[in-house]
Amino acid sequence: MSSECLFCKIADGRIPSTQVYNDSHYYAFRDINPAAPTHILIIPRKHIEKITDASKEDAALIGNLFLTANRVAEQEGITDFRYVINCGVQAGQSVFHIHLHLLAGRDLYWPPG
Ligand code: DGP
Repeated sequence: MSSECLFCKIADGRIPSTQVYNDSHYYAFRDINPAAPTHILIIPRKHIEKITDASKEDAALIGNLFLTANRVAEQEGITDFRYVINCGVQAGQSVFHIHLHLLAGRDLYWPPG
């Protein structure tokens, strides 16, 4: 946990959010600025700044991040969706705590902008 990290604060309830899923390792909540009708962020509680900072010891944590997201999608009744992880400022990462975007509810185009 990082005491100054926005998403650590959201995960432990110091900053309010609209919770979608919660367990001892992961937290999922609705994006404050949705880019699609369904836009959920799934985060590990462990503070890792970006996906390339994950180490071998985080392999299960990262794998289970996707399985947790699958569970969230199922819970939301979503079968067609996109997962996005932005890594680094040029790729659009603005919060430096790993998060998986779950986007759904509209046509999603390729390539993304
Ligand atoms: P990224 O650009 O990949 O780092 O995505 C960060 C996302 O986090 C962005 O879509 C907006 C969302 N976000 C930023 N601050 C907050 C907040 O305080 N609450 C919620 N629910 N979402 C936030």
